[in-house]
Amino acid sequence: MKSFSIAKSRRVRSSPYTSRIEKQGVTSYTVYNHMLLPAAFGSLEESCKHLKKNVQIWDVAAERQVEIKGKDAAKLVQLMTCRDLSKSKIGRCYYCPLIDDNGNLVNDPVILKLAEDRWWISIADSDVIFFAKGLASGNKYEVKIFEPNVNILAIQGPKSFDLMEKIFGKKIKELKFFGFDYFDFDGVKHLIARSGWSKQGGFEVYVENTKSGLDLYDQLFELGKEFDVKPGCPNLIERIESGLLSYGNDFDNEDNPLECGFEKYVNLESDVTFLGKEKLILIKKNGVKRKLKGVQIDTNRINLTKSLKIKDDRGNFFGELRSACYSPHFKKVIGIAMINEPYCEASKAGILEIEGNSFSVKVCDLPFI
Ligand code: THG
Repeated sequence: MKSFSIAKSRRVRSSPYTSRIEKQGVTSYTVYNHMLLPAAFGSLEESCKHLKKNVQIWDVAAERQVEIKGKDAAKLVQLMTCRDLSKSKIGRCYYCPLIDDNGNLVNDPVILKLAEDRWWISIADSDVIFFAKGLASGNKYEVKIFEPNVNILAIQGPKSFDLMEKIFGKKIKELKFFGFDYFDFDGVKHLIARSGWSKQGGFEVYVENTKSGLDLYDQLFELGKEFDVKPGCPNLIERIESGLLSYGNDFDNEDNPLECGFEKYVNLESDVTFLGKEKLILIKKNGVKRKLKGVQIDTNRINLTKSLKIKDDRGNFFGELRSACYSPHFKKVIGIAMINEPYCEASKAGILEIEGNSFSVKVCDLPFI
């Protein structure tokens, strides 16, 4: 396959770590929140295997923060998400679908409660800042909304715990999943959460002090040698196997959270006010007509650049394949697809046509592993 390079510019933003990852062998980028997000360091399969066994350092600065600060901050954050945040605690992260007034998804960020009147929305790839500013302005809320200079470094993989302990001490291992706290590195405090876009365990350092963050980056590689540390990035294979969803790939503003498996974070019985609540109550009452599911496909090669139609054996519309990769674990292609009723049940079979060849598709539950 012919390959092309991304033309960098002010608009396609670099991160403070870009020069480092380029020395370390990044081989492809994607663009996420108008910023470079590394997509591969050589073979995806090799990286996936390494991530499951060791520890990787990821430049995920493209997971930008939208800071909401001021008297009405909590009200605005709650207005944007269908997850009930009324009992949320300072020092915790919350995975929250953001919903528009049609009941459709706008983003699926991790939301950090820094203080009652100060929140970070750690966004996936859509312009949440303009949505937030529009709502604040229309509702005359007293808030400041801006993108702070925060560049996340993720430390992921089973050996991330020992590596982080070497740098930050025993206390870091006491962090609960989706909890955060402040930890000292060379006299600088860093906000660190136990989170990250893999199911292999790990941490995210929300770097505000860039200089200290770069020193930390170098230190992670220096002290990580004994754990076979490698540079990495969100891994397509690992994230599909784990059922971690990607806004813009697996779902977007044409889909609602009840179709996407977000039921756990859709609190329609609570008395909090949020956009699209009435719509979602109606959608729930009528029942959803399609669902995001896993699929196994009888082939061992795929490179999706757009969604592909899946049909049943009589040619009727079955669903739409939205992400896919070859999984060394299943020894076939697996993917995430929006499947229509009545085909949503596990083990229903469909047909996918790629360049004139037909492959059989089997529906399964998410996550795969
Ligand atoms: N970390 C941070 N910001 C982010 C991401 C991240 N912003 C963009 C993107 N990733 C948002 N999407 C997700 C999707 C899944 C998870 C986190 C962010 C996730 N889910 C857990 C799971 O599915 O097991 C648990 C969620 C829960 O139950 O609370 O971690 O990765 N900073």
